[in-house]
Amino acid sequence: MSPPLDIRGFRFFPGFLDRPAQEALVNVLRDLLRNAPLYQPVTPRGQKMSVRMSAAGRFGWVTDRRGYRYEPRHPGGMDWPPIPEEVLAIWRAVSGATREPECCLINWYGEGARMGLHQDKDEADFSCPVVSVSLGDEGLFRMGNAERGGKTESIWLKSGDVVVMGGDARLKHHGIDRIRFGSSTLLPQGGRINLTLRVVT
Ligand code: MD3
Ligand code: FE
Repeated sequence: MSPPLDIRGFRFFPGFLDRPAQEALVNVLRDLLRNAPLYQPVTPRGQKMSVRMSAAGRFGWVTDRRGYRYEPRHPGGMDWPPIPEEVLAIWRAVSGATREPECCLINWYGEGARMGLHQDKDEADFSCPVVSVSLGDEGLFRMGNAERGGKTESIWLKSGDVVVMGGDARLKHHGIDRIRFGSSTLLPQGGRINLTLRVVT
C-alpha cells in the first residue's frame, strides 16, 4: 500500500480499490440496497436533498423535519443491514482506529446531485476518523477549514479512491460541488456512490 497524499490533513489513497474490487463492492451494495433502499432525505428546513441515501451498520445517519441524527432503523422501519466485510476491510487497512465503524452511510449522486459545504458533527467522538470510498462517476470534492469561510481547495475523486479524515481534518468543512455524470463505466446507469464509515457513539 503506497503512503497517502496529505492535502490539508485529508489523507488520499488514489486508486486504493482496483477495478475487480470495485465491481465486487458494487455487487455487494446492490444486494444490500435491495434490503435498505435508497431514499431522498429532507433537511430540517424541508428541502429535499439531491443525494439519495441509505446506510448499513448499527446506526444510519438520517435527516427529516425533526433534524439531523443517527437512527438504529431505516425510515421504512427495518434494521439497517450489517456493514459488509469488504467495507470493514478497507476501514481496518486505512483508518488507524482501534474501534470499528458503527455506520456506513451510502450516498448516491445522480446527474446534477451535489452536497453543499458542511461539517460532520453528529458523532460523539471526533478523535475517530471518517473514511470515504468513492465508486462510479468522478466527483469534485471541496475541502475547507474548521471555521466558516476562508480558502478552499478541490480535488476530483475517482472510482476506487479512499480518503481518511482524521485529526485536524475531522471537523473541516467539505462538500461535493458536482459530479461528471457518465465519466465512469462502473455503474451501467451512471452516477456516483460514496460510502462513509463512521464511529457514532
Ligand atoms: C471530512 N460525503 O456523507 S466524502 C458526508 O462524497 C459527505 O458523499 C461526501 O460529506 C460524499 O458527510 C464527501 C468525504 C468526507 C466524508 C466525511 C467527512 C469528508 C469528511 C467527515 C469529516 C471531514
Ligand atoms: Fe460530510
